[in-house]
Amino acid sequence: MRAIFLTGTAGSGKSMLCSTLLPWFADKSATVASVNLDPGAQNLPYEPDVDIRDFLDLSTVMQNYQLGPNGALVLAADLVATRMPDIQEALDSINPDYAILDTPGQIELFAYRSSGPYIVENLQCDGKTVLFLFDSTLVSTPTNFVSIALLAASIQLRLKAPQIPVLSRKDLLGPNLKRVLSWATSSTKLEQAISEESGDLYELSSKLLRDLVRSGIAYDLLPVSSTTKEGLIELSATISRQLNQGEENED
Ligand SMILES: Nc1nc2c(ncn2[C@@H]2O[C@H](COP(=O)(O)OP(=O)(O)O)[C@@H](O)[C@H]2O)c(=O)[nH]1
Ligand SMILES: [Mg+2]
Repeated sequence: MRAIFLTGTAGSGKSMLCSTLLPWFADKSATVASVNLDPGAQNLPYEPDVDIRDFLDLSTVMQNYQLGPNGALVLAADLVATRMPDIQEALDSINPDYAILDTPGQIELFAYRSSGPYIVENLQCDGKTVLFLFDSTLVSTPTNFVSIALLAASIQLRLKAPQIPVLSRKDLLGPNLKRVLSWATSSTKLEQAISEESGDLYELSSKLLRDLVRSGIAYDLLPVSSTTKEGLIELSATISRQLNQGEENED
C-alpha cells in the first residue's frame, strides 16, 4: 500500500480531488481506498472507505469536554492520533494499492497539531507522498503566491515527507495560468512581478522568494482541475514516479 496525503488551505479542493482520484486510479486497474481524517467533515463528495468519524464523534467530544464547535474541532484533531491503530487496521484489512488520505479542511488542525505529523510518520505502508494544493484563487498575485509557497514549505517542515506541489482548481484561473506557472519556475519573473506589485514589501518578498524558488518548493507546479479533469495524467505520473523513487532509494 502507498499513501497519498492531500493537504492545502481550506477550500483548496482536497476533498474534491480525493473524489476525482478514486475512479481515476480504479480505471487504471489499481485498487484504491479513501480515508477521511477530518472529524468535522460534512457533506464529503465521496463515500470514505475508512472514516475517522466512525471512531471519533465530534458531538460526543463537545458534550464530554463541554466545548463549543471550535474547541471540539481542535481537541478532536488531537484525538485523531489516538485512533491511528483503528485507521491502520481498517486500511490493512482493505489492503489497497493506494490509500488517499483527505486531511481536515483547516490545514492547521492537521499540520500544526501533533496528530498530522504523527500519522504521516507512523502510517505503515510502502511509500508516502504529500500533495500540497496551491489554490488557484489564492495565488493569482505574486505576493499571494509567495505566501502560499511559504505555507507549502512550512507544511513540508512539519510533515517531513516528500511533497508534490499542485495548482488546484486550475479552471478558475483563466488566462492568468501562464503567469502563475512562470513564477513557479523562474525567480527572475516572480521578482519582477513582485517589484511591480508590492512596494514596501518588495524587499521581504524578494528575499523570501529567491530562497523559496531555489528550494524547488513550487517547481513543477502541476495545474489540475477536478471539474474539467485536466492535469490528472501528469499528476498520477508524478505520484507514481515519486512513490517508486522512494522505493528505489530504500533498496
Ligand atoms: N471550479 C472548480 N471548483 C472546485 C474544484 N475542486 C473543488 N472545487 C470546489 O471548491 C470548493 C472547495 O472544495 P473542497 O474539495 O471541499 O475543498 P477542501 O476544503 O480543500 O476539501 C467546493 O465548492 C468544490 O466544489 C475544481 O477543480 N474546479
Ligand atoms: Mg475537505
